[in-house]
Amino acid sequence: MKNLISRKSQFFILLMSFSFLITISCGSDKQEKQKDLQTNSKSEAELAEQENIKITLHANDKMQFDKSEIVVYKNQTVTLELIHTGDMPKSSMGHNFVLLDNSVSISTYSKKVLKEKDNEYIWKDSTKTLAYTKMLGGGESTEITFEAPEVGEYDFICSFPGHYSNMKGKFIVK
Ligand SMILES: [Cu+2]
Repeated sequence: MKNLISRKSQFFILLMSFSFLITISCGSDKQEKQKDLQTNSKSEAELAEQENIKITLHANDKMQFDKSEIVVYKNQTVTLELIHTGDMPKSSMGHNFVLLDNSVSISTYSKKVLKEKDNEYIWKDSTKTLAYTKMLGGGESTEITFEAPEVGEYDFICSFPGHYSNMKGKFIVK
């Protein structure tokens, strides 16, 4: 009888610790994923080790991006969120994010897309445009995911007519 009880309690203890372990591991997995997407307060080495990186870029009614430099690391999957914090409509203050290939200059690209209103001012050629978002009006936001291009320095712009002179920056892949 004694033996039976102790076996029962042994089993119970084993069961409890097992379910405890499961809870712990699931929890930390979730935290790990969330941590992966947070770029704030992380060292460069930590950021570089991540498979995914999240970038949030804001644009406003004054024709400004809040970042002039974006840094990602090779082989990363980039999630870029663009938020138009203004309230002007897309027709007069549209903003997008366009990542240019190094084979094309900002001025060449911008001139070319002036005629591409139907394509939201995107040059639909994957050798010129590496990634892009849709055009946003005030209060809107969007998110795109793409693989980081080769190590190097690239230009990003808003391709809405006339915006590139103000709305541009460097997209650096380390
Ligand atoms: Cu713009």
